[in-house]
Amino acid sequence: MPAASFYVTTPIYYVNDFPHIGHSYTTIAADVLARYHRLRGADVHFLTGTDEHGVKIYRAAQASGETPIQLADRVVERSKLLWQRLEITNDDFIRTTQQRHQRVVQLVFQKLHAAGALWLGDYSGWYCASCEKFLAENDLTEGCCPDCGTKAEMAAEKTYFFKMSAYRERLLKFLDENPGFVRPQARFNEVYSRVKDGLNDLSATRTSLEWAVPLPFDPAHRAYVWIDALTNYISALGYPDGELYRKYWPADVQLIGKDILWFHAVIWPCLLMALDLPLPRTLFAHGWWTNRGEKMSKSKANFVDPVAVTEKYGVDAYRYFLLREMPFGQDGDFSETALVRRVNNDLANDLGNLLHRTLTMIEKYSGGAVPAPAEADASAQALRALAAETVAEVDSQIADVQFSRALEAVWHLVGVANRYVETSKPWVLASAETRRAELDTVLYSLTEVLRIVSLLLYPFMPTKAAAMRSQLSLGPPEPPLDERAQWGRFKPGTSIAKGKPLFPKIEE
Ligand code: ME8
Repeated sequence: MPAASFYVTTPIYYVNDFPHIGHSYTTIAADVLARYHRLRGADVHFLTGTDEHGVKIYRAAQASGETPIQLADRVVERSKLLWQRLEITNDDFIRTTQQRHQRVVQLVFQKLHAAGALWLGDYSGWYCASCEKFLAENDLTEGCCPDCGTKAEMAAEKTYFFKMSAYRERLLKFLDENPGFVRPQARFNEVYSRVKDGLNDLSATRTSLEWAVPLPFDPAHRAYVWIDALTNYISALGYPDGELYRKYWPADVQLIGKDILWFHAVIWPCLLMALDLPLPRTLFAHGWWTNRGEKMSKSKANFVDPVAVTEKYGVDAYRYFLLREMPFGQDGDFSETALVRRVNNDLANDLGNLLHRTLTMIEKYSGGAVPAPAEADASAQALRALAAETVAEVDSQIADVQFSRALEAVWHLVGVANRYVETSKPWVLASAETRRAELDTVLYSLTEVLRIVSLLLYPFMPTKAAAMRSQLSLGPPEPPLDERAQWGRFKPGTSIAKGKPLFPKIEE
């Protein structure tokens, strides 16, 4: 049977500036999903990239005295280095200025035109150049965009409207039939009630801007940047007839921040319906990282820089913190104090301690080789049962895109294993020759917990999990997870390779 496919995407980020913590959050989350599904044995395709057209980029380039493509090239180079640094395993990186993409944008417009989904008219109204979105008069807050606070501009030009209103009923029906399409639930409800209130046609082209994809049938018009951008999810697969497209579309999970929910949960499905294409299976809109309660923004210069944080605390601690600290879907405040607390409590105390004391006891009581277990008593059996439950729980939480809950389940197992050390008292067992079998069972059980934990943590903390495994003399994790995570696969007699503590404490 061919492996199940799994297609996961991030938004494509604007190249007006370097990526910050928010971009890294979505990208790391997508990476965890990609790694996890690969470990399960799925055939994964993981896409990220950059959004390079539009007035926002055009002006940012003007401001820095570059051409738009010079700016884009520079930001793309830095972005790719950041993704490498953060151990992101994307299979492709799409740029909207690439030929392979622009061709598809033109084809999409051609198809919309042929399907009668466009009509030529006049747009007159407000526009936010920072969000690249049209605003109604009553959306404005003192003349500014309600989302980002940028001063709205008046736009009046000829445009091709996309007949989005025509898809309202179909979209509502789709939402009724697919209540898991937009997650979390609160975001679904928000989309549903806004669509219920009515859908307007969308100005889909602009004549006032050079830095955009020209329409094939009317070159005076250029693609509205959001339609250009949304198309990336299929252009990167070689739509309409590419092999990747046939294999991976529709996407399994599209991750976005809640700021771009409308574009993805309404405009994107309507476009796909107009093109007669299947809709993605899940759209997950996560929350915002704030800085002392304020949304991070360029104008406030309160961005957390992922490079600086990872230089100080390490990549895996950063990845772990982002996904553990705030439930996916909610907002939360980023603070170094909270990160240090997580490293010290969860990584150094709980996990680090379990690993280090287990390896130390194997050295001390078993000559550095993991002993074969004897018959399991009630507590060893309970630990084994909990390990199996944890594997199942992580699987179901990841299927639900709930990273913090998956990690909580792993830490519950780690906590129980630490208590098992205390209640089984290996140091007492070691002092009585008659209790050797009990001691062996304890040491073997702890090794198994650590091995299984290293598998489950690998998608979150690839380097630390691999290092844990190498201290247990195990190679990098390999699929299929459900087999590898079964209890009892550790080969007795294996010598461990204890090294330095993997999770040193940080001075607060
Ligand atoms: O919107 N907290 O690009 P963008 C959490 N090009 N996530 C955050 C965040 C924060 N404070 N700030 C940003 C665009 N993000 C378009 C997308 S897709 C077809 C086109 C993340 O560079 C979050 O994922 O403004 C958000 O959706 C994305 O960055 C916006 O990135």
